[in-house]
Amino acid sequence: MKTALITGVTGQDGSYLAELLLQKGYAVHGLLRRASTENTSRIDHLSGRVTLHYGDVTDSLSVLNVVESVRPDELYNLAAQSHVYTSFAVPEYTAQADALGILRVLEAVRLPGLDCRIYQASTSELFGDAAQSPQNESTPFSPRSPYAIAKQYAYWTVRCYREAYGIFAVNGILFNHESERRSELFVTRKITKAAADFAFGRDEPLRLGNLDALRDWGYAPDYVECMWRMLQQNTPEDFVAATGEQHSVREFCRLAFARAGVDLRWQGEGLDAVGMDGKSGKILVTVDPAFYRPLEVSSLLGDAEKARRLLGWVPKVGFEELVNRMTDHDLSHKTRSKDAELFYKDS
Ligand code: NAP
Ligand code: F7E
Repeated sequence: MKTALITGVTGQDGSYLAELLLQKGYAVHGLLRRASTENTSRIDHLSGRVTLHYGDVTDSLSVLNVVESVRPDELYNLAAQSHVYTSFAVPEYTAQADALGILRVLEAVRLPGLDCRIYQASTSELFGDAAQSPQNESTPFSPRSPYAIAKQYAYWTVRCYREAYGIFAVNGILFNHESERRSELFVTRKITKAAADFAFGRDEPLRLGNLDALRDWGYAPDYVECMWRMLQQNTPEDFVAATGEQHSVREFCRLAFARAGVDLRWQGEGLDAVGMDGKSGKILVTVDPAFYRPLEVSSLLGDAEKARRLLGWVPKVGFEELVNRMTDHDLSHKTRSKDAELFYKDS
């Protein structure tokens, strides 16, 4: 039986990865950070099957202790302050967790001389203001946020340790992937929650930022399969994971609202854009500059040909099915949610 350690096990990807590894017969361990609120809701259904260890990737001693006691065959470093906008508010903490976190993990494996394969959660945000489209493993980086800059340090640290010490460590350069477990602070879940809320009598419009942002959105369970495949190779290499399709925030909204029974019609541009109910003319979506970022990444599109060729990885869930799954999930939970990001911006 192989043993895996997942940092970020309580997050969207960590929860799906834990399920996948359990299915494959792994002994699964996770790093749990202490919070004053309950933070295990995504893995509560795995209780008793995943062994949790308190620790924090900003705390070297805890990382060393947990790695030393678990002695994993595979270590998936998913822990991060993963919200791009928030990284402008907490840039130093973001660097501690997202840049130096993997350094601590690599040293925790290197110092005791463990034989452990390491996956690092790299990101399409590295491409930022990319000069070419679509982006693949050879596209130059042009990061545009403290988050992306921290992840760039992490990316190069993985490559450095791989070449300097022969550690099997890889970067998965993953494009946006979403799910029913996505936090409501990300635009997709914010939209599907709101679309469902309108079906349950929500009155106030949904406030969004840049409606014209273009992303390559996939389904998270497909992407954790890709992570695992990267660690089963004979040689450590970095891979892009993406769908190869690009859609706008507007389009995401239109499909989610349609799934919830609303024919959303767009009018106007920029700050004046509104999304209206095609039947009643009621305004359901507005643009609020509070959700504009100090620097925006306006367009990302991935080319995952290398992953298809060498890993045999092809994402199964397409864009429309992704939107439908997320919206159906929120429609099936017949409670009105608080608008999480609204609270976060207004408070
Ligand atoms: P997520 O839902 O935000 O989960 C992040 C996880 O990291 C949570 O378990 C969180 O714990 C944990 N964490 C945060 N700070 C920590 C710290 N200092 N020490 C220990 N754990 C900490 O993110 P995700 O969407 O699953 O993404 C997983 C990873 O992939 C992240 O590194 C993200 O940056 C990267 N990534 C994500 C995407 C995407 O589209 N989802 C794309 C590319 C790369 P709490 O539950 O306690 O908050
Ligand atoms: O924004 C625009 C926003 O916050 C997507 C993380 O998993 O993927 C994620 O980062 C786009 C941006 O995700 C709102 O300006 C418009 O252009 O859902 P998001 P993200 O920033 O792409 C990458 C690959 C990661 O690595 C990250 O960890 O949507 N947008 N209006 C909005 N975004 C938010 N959050 N809220 C809005 O109201």
